[in-house]
Amino acid sequence: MDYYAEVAEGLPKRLRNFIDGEFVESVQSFPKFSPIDGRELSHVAEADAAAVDAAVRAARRAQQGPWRQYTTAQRAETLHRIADSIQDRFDEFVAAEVADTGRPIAQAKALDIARGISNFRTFADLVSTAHGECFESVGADGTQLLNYVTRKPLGVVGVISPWNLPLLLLTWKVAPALAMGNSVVAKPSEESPTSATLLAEVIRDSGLPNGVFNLIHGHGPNAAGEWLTKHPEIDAITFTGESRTGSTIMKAVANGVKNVSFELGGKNAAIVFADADFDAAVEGVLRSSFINAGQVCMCTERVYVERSIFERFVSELKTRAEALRVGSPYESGITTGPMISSAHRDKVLSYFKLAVEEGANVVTGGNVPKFDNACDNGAFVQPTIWTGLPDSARCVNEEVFGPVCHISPFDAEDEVVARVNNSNYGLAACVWTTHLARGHRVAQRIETGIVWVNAWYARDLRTPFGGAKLSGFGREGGRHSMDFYSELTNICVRVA
Ligand code: NAD
Ligand code: 6OD
Repeated sequence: MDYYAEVAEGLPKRLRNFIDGEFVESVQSFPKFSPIDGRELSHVAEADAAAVDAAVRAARRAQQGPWRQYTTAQRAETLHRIADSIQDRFDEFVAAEVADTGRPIAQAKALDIARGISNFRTFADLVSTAHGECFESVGADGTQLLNYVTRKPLGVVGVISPWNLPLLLLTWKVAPALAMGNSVVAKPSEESPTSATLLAEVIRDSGLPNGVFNLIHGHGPNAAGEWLTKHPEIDAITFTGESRTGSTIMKAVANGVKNVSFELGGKNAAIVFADADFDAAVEGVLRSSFINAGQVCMCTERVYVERSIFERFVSELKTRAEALRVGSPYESGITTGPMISSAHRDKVLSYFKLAVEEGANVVTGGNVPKFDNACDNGAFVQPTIWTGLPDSARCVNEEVFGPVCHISPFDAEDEVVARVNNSNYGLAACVWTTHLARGHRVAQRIETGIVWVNAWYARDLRTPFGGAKLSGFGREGGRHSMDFYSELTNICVRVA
């Protein structure tokens, strides 16, 4: 048996809520199924309204307890301790992420869990080295004034996260929220509950005061997620997930005028100019379209290739996509795992069908792979490439969130920029070119929160991350996270 499959056997099979420093039972629970082979992995607490209320109230009480007295240095030390403990239990976290989602083991190690650790370290370092703002001025009557700005925690922050990069995206929000002195009620996706439960264990063991971090499991609509957003004692909601869910949450928090930060969906484009380093561009698009089986919000689903290299690019990407190995992450050499669930696989397959109805040429894929083993009960689809669709096609405009891209030729820079920007989404884009000025020029004209030139998903955690249009609201990362997770007060003192 694979080592990580064996580690997964030892993970908790009954996943409970973590409220006020203790794991607590729930009345209802739901099964979590493996996307690799469909078997039941665990039973997960379904937090009811009373559990959500208990978690929020514990978080509120914690704001008045010893956590309030922590200096920034003490908070930073606590965050580093949490990072150390994730590192100590690295293999369990990897096993949890692989079992819940089916992602390749190498990816879980290099991206997911490594980033979970660096999220805590980054915000620990940022908060302990942050400096404030101070302004001296003279009033109209000649008085001398000193203005200085203080940061206070917001209070209780609700963190709602998705299944596609479970620990990475949960800790991306929990770490800065704690760094700024807030208490947290976190609700991970019902599809990826295990690494969040391990995180609660680590936090319990880190010495964080009871109630500062609480975890509630459960579903979204008319369940734990919705009740959290509607709870009157929540001060802010930070959410990553679908644009439609973001819109629902925005309405839910409107009555209380709560602050929100949203990282939402995308229909991201890559532009490949004829002057690009051809091999790097093909490899970059392969990775950006098919990593995590296309289930990363920044994945490329629209590829625009300059006409003179279009046929060659399509043919080379096809060859490399067909060389991807789809299957169980516990087999060696696997590059591509399943969709998160059979429901999501069915959604992706419905787009495969729609693309054909809309007139796509299916260059490769478009089906369910056949394994003749337990993976036939899993949620796999083939890496898929389409060409030939008009820009108006639904498959070129709607987020599929699977291992699929559409490739289209273009003739001119202005034309391709207009086509890329003609989207309701605005999360991320890539430009592949060796022409320095063109790289800058095109990147600056694209209407997305992030543009990579000759790269994809290269992250510096101090930079602003977020999207425009339907892709989000606000920015997180570095000082942008510090701004979101704190309340600024300007204190103006007459000094003479
Ligand atoms: P989702 O919106 O279905 O669910 C996300 C979370 O919200 C889950 O925890 C879910 O239980 C909860 N939820 C659902 N309905 C809710 C409601 N009415 N009230 C409160 N909570 C609710 O998204 P998903 O399917 O888990 O994730 C995939 C989507 O997330 C894709 O659209 C993807 O692009 C997007 N995403 C965006 C980013 C980004 O940084 N922009 C990152 C990751 C994923
Ligand atoms: O890397 C990050 O900080 C981040 N927020 C990634 C989002 C990925 C979406 O799937």
